[in-house]
Amino acid sequence: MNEFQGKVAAVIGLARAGAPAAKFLAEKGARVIGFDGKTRENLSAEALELENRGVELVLGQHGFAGIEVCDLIVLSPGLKVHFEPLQSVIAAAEARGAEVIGELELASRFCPCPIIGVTGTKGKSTTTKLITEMLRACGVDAIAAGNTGTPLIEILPDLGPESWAVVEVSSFQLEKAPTFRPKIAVLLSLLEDHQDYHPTLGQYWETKLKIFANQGEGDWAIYNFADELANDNVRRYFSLDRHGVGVNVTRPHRQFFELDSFGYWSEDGFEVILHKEALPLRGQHNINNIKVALEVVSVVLGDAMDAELTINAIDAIRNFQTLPHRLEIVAQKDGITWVNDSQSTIPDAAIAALKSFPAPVTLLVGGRAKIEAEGYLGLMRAIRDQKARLILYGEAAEMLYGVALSLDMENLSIFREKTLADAVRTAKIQSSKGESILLSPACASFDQFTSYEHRGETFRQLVRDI
Ligand code: UMA
Repeated sequence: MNEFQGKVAAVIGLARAGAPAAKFLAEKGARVIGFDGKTRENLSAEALELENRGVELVLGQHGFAGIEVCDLIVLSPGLKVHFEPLQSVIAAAEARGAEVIGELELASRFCPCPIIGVTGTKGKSTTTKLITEMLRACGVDAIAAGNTGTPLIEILPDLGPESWAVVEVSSFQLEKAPTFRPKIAVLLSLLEDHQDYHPTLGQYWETKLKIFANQGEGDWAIYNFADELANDNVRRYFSLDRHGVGVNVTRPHRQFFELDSFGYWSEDGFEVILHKEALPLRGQHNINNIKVALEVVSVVLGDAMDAELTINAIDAIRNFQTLPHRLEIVAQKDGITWVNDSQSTIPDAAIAALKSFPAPVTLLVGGRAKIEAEGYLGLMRAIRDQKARLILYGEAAEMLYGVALSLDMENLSIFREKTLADAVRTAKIQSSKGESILLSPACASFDQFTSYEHRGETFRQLVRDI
């Protein structure tokens, strides 16, 4: 119970991941020092409450005072470990023998059940939710956690030996997770992203592959065959003998998807349960996510996965509620479909969104670009090919307009606006009955909003008011 008795632990960052990690360590007997760059006035009630549990808070411009006495340092996932000042703090701590790990590593060491880890640049949250709901529909005690919002450390008390923790895993969490070993590890996609956190694109992708690093005999590595980079990288990774001896490396097979439908094979042939047109999730990328999720479910259930359980799992897809801000239809007004895909912060996400709705589409793109201008060429080509109307807004509007011009797109309808509100107004004026208006910004939200959720909620409100 008191594994950390006599130890001094630091937790850096006291928000969604760090606050429960500090609470956990204090409960296990450690002396805990919680660091956060926020001042007391800006800290959440949950973080302040830690003081009642004996956690010493070091806030504001703290300069990491007191960290030199800590045996263990637990990092929140969002901390930039490759940049100063943290890089030197970590190096000094490790040099004097302290252990530096992330919240996911800490939590996984105490997880009483097998973990399904789901990573990939795109599709993580939806696939994590799909796996969890399908497993639950099949009678398995599956609980979702991780990057999706609730950290693993917070759900540990709800898990038992028969449970399965379905953990959405970000590359940030894999940075300091030296023994993290999911029983089933999933890689969905590798795309260009997070260049403000990872030093290079290669380092970002390598970090994602660390989800497989500790897997061994009897574990499963599942990848999305449809994503070329995920496919190539996983195969390359496991072809090197030093990795994953005895790991079952697999991809979705055709056992649950045939003739554009989900179902199963019986003696009479393929029994259709759900046609792709009836799916609550749009787009080919989501069909791929469902295929991967079904593969995971079949691995968990093994021989028990009979026709009845397959029907239960596929029924869970039928009843799936789309996650907010991901191709979420927020209104049908005057014959126009309004779609909130605010979670799209990279061009590939906007391309996938564009492909998920029939033309004519009006696409709202803008915000703060996370990658260089050339990175948007593919999106502009997709817009040109689909003859979509394009409304650019926010900080990146001029840069994106330049990319469009470089592809001779002047003949297409391109508008430039300042704010999202202006963009919504123009979209409404330009669109007609039977069309879709899609907010899939392909950029971060931080030029005008505090988060992509804030941007999506603002969009929802603007559409309501129009
Ligand atoms: N802080 C410092 N010093 C710093 C930076 C931050 O003290 O140099 C403090 C901040 O003041 C704040 C806290 O650290 O109080 C924030 O920590 P955090 O950024 O790790 O955020 P959390 O709220 O703990 O949320 C984290 C994940 N955040 C990130 O990875 C950026 C959440 O993923 C995750 O849901 C949550 O843990 C629970 O597991 C969000 C995310 O944006 C959704 N993830 C990225 C993505 O999906 O693209 C990877």
